[in-house]
Amino acid sequence: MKLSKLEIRRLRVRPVVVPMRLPLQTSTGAVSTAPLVLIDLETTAGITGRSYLFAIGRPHLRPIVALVEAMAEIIRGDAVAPFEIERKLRQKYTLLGVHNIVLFALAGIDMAAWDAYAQSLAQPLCKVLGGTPRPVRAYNSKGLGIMPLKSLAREAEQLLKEDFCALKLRLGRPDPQDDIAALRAVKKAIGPKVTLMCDFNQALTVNDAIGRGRMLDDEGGLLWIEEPTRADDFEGNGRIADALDTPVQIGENFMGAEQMAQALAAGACDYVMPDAQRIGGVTGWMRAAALAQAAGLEMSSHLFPEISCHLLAVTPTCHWLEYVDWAEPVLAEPLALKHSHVLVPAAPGTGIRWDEKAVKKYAA
Ligand code: SMN
Ligand code: MG
Repeated sequence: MKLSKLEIRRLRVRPVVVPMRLPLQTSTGAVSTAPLVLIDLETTAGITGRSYLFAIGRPHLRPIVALVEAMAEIIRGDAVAPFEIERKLRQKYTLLGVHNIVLFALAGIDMAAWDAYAQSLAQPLCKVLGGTPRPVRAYNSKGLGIMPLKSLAREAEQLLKEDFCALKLRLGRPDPQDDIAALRAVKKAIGPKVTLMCDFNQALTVNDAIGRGRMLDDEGGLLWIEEPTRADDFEGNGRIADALDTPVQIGENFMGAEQMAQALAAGACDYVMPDAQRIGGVTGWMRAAALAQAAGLEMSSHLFPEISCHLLAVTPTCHWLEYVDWAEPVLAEPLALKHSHVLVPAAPGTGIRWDEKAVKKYAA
């Protein structure tokens, strides 16, 4: 096949709301369904690249769909060359600002374009990026929200039974002692061998985060403290990281590799965990991975396990993949898991294909 013939014919953009098996209560809001935007990038060669975006809340589906559709008009007929698509769209959107949902739409198109491109080479995405499919270490990030202690301990045991050796606990209850009680209950339920992370979802002030972080330091046994304070307060996060023994993890809200560079320059954190739809898709991820490598910081992923496994497989400072099954109801095939690892699919592209019956059922 001639690569020059791989051109964008049309983008099909479909909103769905899929049920979540384990609703998640974070300190800043509940996630009980997964509103997703499914993108099909159809090419002249007959290959279709696929990706999805996570809208967080159902009301945000429409504006994201509208943005992807507006961008589709701009790139119709263009070559499936992700860097060129990125350059064109970034230029067109400079005045509006390449941030938040504009960036999501751009990232969604980027991921679908990389999927189509890898399929055109008949290789899995990670191979096209220079790597090889291999198991990527993962933690089970479903559940363990802000919930009563009894159900928390039960849920932790149940999540481990899904063949995982690492979990993430959400913290940020109004009373710090209640968080400590939750941590103790989970640690008691899972034992000392299981890796445990915690996530405050930006709930605390810098001073509170230092106070609470010291309490967590004293408890011991946490791999990282995630988003203790406002995600874009890089200086504040840096003060927290300096004050604590437990590493501070941020990155799910980095808006592009440019913002990650600013965070690293400010010494904001010990670990980074970009999110594929906020960092700018595959293209943005690869730039972010180079930044993490240069800074010597371990890099994990946020959500989007189906594409993140390919990306982490080629990330020099690869740390942990965040596993959730939120898109699974509309996927033709679930991700393969084994002993707390995600197995990177060997199929061409990302391996993302829709269960069309389910897509119809959950159409929003
Ligand atoms: C999170 C982010 C977005 C939706 C749900 C949960 C959380 C995580 O911060 O890191 O998983
Ligand atoms: Mg988080």
